[in-house]
Amino acid sequence: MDFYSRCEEAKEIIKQFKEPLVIGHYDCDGITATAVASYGLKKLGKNHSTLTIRKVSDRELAKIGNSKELIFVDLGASSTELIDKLDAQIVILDHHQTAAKKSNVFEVNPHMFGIDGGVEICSAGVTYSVFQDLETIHLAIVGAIGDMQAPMRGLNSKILEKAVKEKIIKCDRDLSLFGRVSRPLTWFLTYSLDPYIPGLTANEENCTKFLEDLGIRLKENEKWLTYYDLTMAEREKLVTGLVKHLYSKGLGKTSSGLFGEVYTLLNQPKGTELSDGNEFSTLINACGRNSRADIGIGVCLDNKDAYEQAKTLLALHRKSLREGISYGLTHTEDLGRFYFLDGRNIIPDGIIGIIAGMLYSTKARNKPIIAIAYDELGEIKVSGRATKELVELGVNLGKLMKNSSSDFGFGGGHKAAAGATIPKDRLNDFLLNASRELENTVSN
Ligand SMILES: [Mn+2]
Repeated sequence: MDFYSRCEEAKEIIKQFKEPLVIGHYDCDGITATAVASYGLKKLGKNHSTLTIRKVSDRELAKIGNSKELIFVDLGASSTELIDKLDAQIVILDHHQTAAKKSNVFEVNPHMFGIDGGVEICSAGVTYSVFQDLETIHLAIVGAIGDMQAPMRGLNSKILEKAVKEKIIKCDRDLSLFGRVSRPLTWFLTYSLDPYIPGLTANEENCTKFLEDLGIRLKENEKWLTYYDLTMAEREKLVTGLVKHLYSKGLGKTSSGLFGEVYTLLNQPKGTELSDGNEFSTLINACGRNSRADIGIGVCLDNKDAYEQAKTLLALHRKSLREGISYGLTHTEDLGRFYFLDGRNIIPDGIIGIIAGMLYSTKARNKPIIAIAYDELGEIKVSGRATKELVELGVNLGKLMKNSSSDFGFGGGHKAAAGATIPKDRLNDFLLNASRELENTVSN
């Protein structure tokens, strides 16, 4: 049995469903996967509904109601016990590490076939592989971008090759700052957060001057030009200028972060956010993080009104990111074995991890960053980020988060990015534990 036969089998089961409910995760991959399933079900002539949740828990599963046919996407693989209790026919399309075998559940998961779902395929890709509708193939790539799987490898690159062959996606290696297609050049640089470009990020005046000094046109007739509008020669000038600028700030290494695989979605309106894989993915993420996954699903399914609403959510999302990063840059403390950012009451828990990661743009890379915020229940959400170099030295934040919180909360994740949730009166205990965990890998 291989991955694709498993996918076919899942489709056969789904074909027998009468009125299924699709339950998806609230992030970009979960939302695109939900949209792929929704499109596929509609094509099969099935009435269906969708539900988006943050995690599999009794509280969230109570929202399922009477549905007896469930399709979980981007969720479920590791939640054996809770899902096993449900009285329904269940299909799980997930790419997270899978737990022990389930009795009443049919799961499609790359890990079952020795394929690393962490890097080679996301849930939107798995869901696409089940339904096989070419009309949603771009969503498989958008989901993978959302799950940080770019550049595409393994099964992702198979999907990408197919989309390229069908002229649905064009793939290039290029400047990969956000807003390549839709953002006027000055804003393209002003709002660059990843990488953070000292002297340019958050400084519109400097950005305008920088572009003028390079001799790059900002406007043509009345239209503000975007990177996409520039001639090849102008694009080269800009790229060289940015690399030189970073070198002059002693950030030569950061300049590789300017480039990446970029995906132009040829089946979307030209020159809009939707025609760029990164921008599409950010738009969908903004919907999920603002608890409006429904809008994100609408965008994926070509709903014009949803697109307008999503743009508003994205503007708000980027505003809180800008505010968060500027707060983080001035309020991060050095606590010895790690940097610490207290974002409680200032930075929303939904973006605290992103902010933590961005702090490396100005902090030395010799210790991990731990940042905290309050979550919706008033508990402390902890997010940790470490560099590749630190991981090579033995830093494992997933383990750190788990061990440091085990007496009073819970935590886990990857070596370089992990999180925990702890009661608000146990912060000091947590930080002392975390420091001890780093004892043998990071010096003060
Ligand atoms: Mn995912």
